[in-house]
Amino acid sequence: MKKDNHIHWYPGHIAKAEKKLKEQLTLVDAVIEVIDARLPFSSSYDNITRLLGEKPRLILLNKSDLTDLNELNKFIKILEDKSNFPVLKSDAKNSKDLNLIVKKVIELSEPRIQAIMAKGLLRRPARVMVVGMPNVGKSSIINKLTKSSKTKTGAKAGVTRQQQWVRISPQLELLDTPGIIPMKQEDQIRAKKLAFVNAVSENAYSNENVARELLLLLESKYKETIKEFYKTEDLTLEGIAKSRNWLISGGQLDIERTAVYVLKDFREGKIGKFILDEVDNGI
Ligand SMILES: Nc1nc2c(ncn2[C@@H]2O[C@H](COP(=O)(O)OP(=O)(O)O)[C@@H](O)[C@H]2O)c(=O)[nH]1
Ligand SMILES: [Mg+2]
Repeated sequence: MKKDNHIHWYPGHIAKAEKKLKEQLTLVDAVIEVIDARLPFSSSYDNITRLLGEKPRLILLNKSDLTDLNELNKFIKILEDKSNFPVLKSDAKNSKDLNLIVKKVIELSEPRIQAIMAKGLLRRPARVMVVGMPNVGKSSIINKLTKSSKTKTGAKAGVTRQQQWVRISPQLELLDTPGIIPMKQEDQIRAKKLAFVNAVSENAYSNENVARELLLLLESKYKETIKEFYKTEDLTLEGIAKSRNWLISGGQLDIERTAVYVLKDFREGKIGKFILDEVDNGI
């Protein structure tokens, strides 16, 4: 575990992930970009157009169940205006938005299908894939989309063997493996926010430092909620350890355990519903 106060990046992994993603992108007509709704700006890639090219994109603000929906609606509007792509909120555990997601990606893929037909080829189903940063809910979204239809259509010519397609509807096929958008945030503030929501490997940071930063941010924005949850006025790891009576042998405060719990409580939405980006601090 890292003890300094930084989130560490591994450039080698990034280059490899970008290369793999670019290969996968050549197979699809459109992408579903999954974003963590608690970080509507910070959990999207800075430079996503460089990565995705002109590929049409449906933006899903997933884990919306962990956010304040009124606040989230403001972000949806901003993201739609800035990207010119449709933006939907999503909760991977709930399938009521399923039909809308399917309808939107089919619509987004239609220009590519039309272009293919203009060359004299037959109409084929739209092919799409799910992309996003680690842990934003890509696999959950794929599961949700494929739950209703388990038909694997098998490997296609020119496609590596492990790429499997699932037929979602007569008009839509989904790549069953997600594209990982590599984490590359030189901006440490943003990197820390991604660590809060578990989008960064735990090897890259110290729980204690990240939990301290999280508490500062939550206190600045949602003070009363945190005070109420931890039953203390002192919203430091020490204050919370005291309030919970988390001690190690010898009677000292168990700061590591407190840090792990604060991160866990936050990530599971136990403390409350939060959004950690600011509408006026756009992308
Ligand atoms: N509360 C909540 N949790 C979710 C949602 N989607 C995914 N998760 C959880 O987030 C974690 C990461 O999800 P996963 O689909 O594996 O993310 P991936 O790494 O992007 O494929 C898992 O524990 C999921 O159960 C959601 O919409 N709401
Ligand atoms: Mg996954």
